[in-house]
This record gives sequence, structure tokens and C-alpha cells, in this order.
Amino acid sequence: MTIQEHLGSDGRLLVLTGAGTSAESGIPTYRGMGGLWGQHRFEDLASPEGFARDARLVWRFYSERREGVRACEPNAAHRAIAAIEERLGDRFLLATQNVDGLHQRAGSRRVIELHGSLLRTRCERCDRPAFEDEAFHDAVPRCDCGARLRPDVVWFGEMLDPSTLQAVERFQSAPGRLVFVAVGTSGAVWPAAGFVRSAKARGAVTWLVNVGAADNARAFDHVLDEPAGTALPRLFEVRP
Ligand code: BV8
Ligand code: ZN
Repeated sequence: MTIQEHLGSDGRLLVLTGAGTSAESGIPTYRGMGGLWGQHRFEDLASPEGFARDARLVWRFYSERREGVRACEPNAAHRAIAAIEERLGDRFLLATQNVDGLHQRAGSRRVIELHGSLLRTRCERCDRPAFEDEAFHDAVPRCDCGARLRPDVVWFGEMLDPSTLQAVERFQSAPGRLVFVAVGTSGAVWPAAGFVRSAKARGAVTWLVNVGAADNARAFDHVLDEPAGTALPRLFEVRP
């Protein structure tokens, strides 16, 4: 059965995306970087310990990624996800691990940013709201309160914003049929890697669209080992 057939007239679609969704836009995946940036390990830069150790280096890491994202465009995978949202409306929800903002640039609106955004900055101490920021920070920027500003992303070892996980939970638990599709993710990072299990626990039919291996591939009903940019328009029956 196709996803359309599983969805029927009242089924809901939950999509989870990872770095592989943006690969065809030219953004290196975490695996692609081999978990490295220069001679630094990604986890060491994307962590509170890394920021405490060398905030200036961490800001250079994020500033260079901001530059990289600005030079990229959404690809057919982002557009297919925005198109199926258009068709399904509130029967659709996108949870993304990506921080590159390409889903929103492709027109996605019902987006839960599980790990925050590269293009926002917040204070590490006061409750000043996070703000849009695409600047390249050579030096560590300071808040009016005197504390350091940091990228508005969730680092390794940090809790996700509970409201994002509750939104996913609520969508998964609503009555009716559920289809879960994970796209371009190696299933290495938790708690996103566990969504397929909670979806299956609710009777969802599950798809993984991923080039190469994924740690949680065995949990999916269907696995398509192909680029998201070609698989999604076909899977969602939308124009590429
Ligand atoms: C938390 C924002 C509570 C920052 C990111 C031991 C066991 C289990 C869990 C843990 C553990 N030890 C620690 C943990 C928790 C930890 C974790 O999961 N660690 C892993 C490494 C084991 N998780 C956390 O810390 C989370 N918080 O759990 O809080 C807690 C606290 C402390 C201790 C325990 C629990 C917070 C995690 C969020 C980290 N922030 N990003 C930034 O980006 O700078 S993670 C970042 O890396 C991404 O957001 C993403 O989540 C992850 C990369 O994964 P993917 O997106 O899947 O990318 P990847 O490159 O791996 O895979 C891409 C795939 O696409 C590949 O398979 C590739 O082949 C494929 N592909 C390539 N091209 C294409 C394609 N597919 C389709 N089409 C293509 N064209
Ligand atoms: Zn402040």
C-alpha cells in the first residue's frame, strides 16, 4: 500500500528529518563531516563543555555554518515535504533535527525544530527571547545583561525544549491512523531516534528514506535506500 492509501481521508502523517534531507542542498551531513569540523569533534563543539572551553571557537564553528547555509537553497526533498503539508494541513506535522532553516525556506509551516536553529541566537543566562541572527561572530557576542550570547541550538547533553516533544507526542497520540516517515537520518541521536518506536507503539506504519545504513533501520516497516530528493516526490505523490 502507498502512503496515500495508508493515510486515507483522515490519517495523519508525521515526518522526521535529519541532515540527509539537506545533503542535496550541499550542506554536509554530520556523518559526512565524519563527525569532524577541521580537527575538532562535532560533539566537542556542539556542547556546553565545548562552549565553556572555547566560546570563540564555537562561535566560529557556528558562524561558518551560517555562511554555508546562506549559500544553499532548499532541494526537492524540502519542497515535497512542504507540498504534502499543503495537501494534508493539520493532519501533517514535521519534526526536524536540522538547524539550517531550509524547511521554512521551502514553505513548511508546521515545523517543530527539535534541536533549535543555527539562524537564531539567545542569551546563556537571562530570559531575553531568542532572536533571528545571521551574523558572523568573530568574537563572543555579549547580551545587555553582560552574559555571553550563544547559538539557539540544543547541544549534546542538553535537554530538548519539553514543549517540542509534547507537540510530537500529542500529534502521535491523536485518534486515527498514523503514518511515520523518517528522512535522511542515521538514527544515532536521541530522543529523535526513538520516535519510530513510539509511533509503532501507536500502530503507525513507518517508512525510512535514507541513503546507507541507519542505527534504527530495523524498526521501520519500509526502508528506501535512496536520495530523499528523488524518493519523496514519488512517495508523497507530489510534483518534484
Ligand atoms: C538529551 C544541534 C537528555 C546542534 C544536535 C547514550 C545513549 C543514548 C543517548 C545518549 C547517550 N549518551 C548521551 C546521549 C544523549 C545524546 C545522544 O543521543 N548522543 C548520541 C551521540 C549517542 N542526546 C542528547 O544529548 C540530546 N539531549 O538527550 O537530553 C540527556 C542529557 C544527557 C544525557 C542523556 C540524556 C540532545 C541531542 C541534540 C544534539 N544537537 N544538533 C548543531 O547542529 O550544532 S544533533 C545533530 O546531529 C543533528 O541535529 C542530528 O540530530 C544529529 C545528526 O544526525 P542526523 O541528522 O541523522 O545526520 P547524520 O549525518 O548522522 O545522518 C544523515 C543520514 O542521511 C546518513 O545516514 C546519510 O547516509 C544519509 N543521507 C545522506 N545523503 C542523503 C541521505 N539520506 C537521504 N537522502 C540523501 N540525499
Ligand atoms: Zn542576557
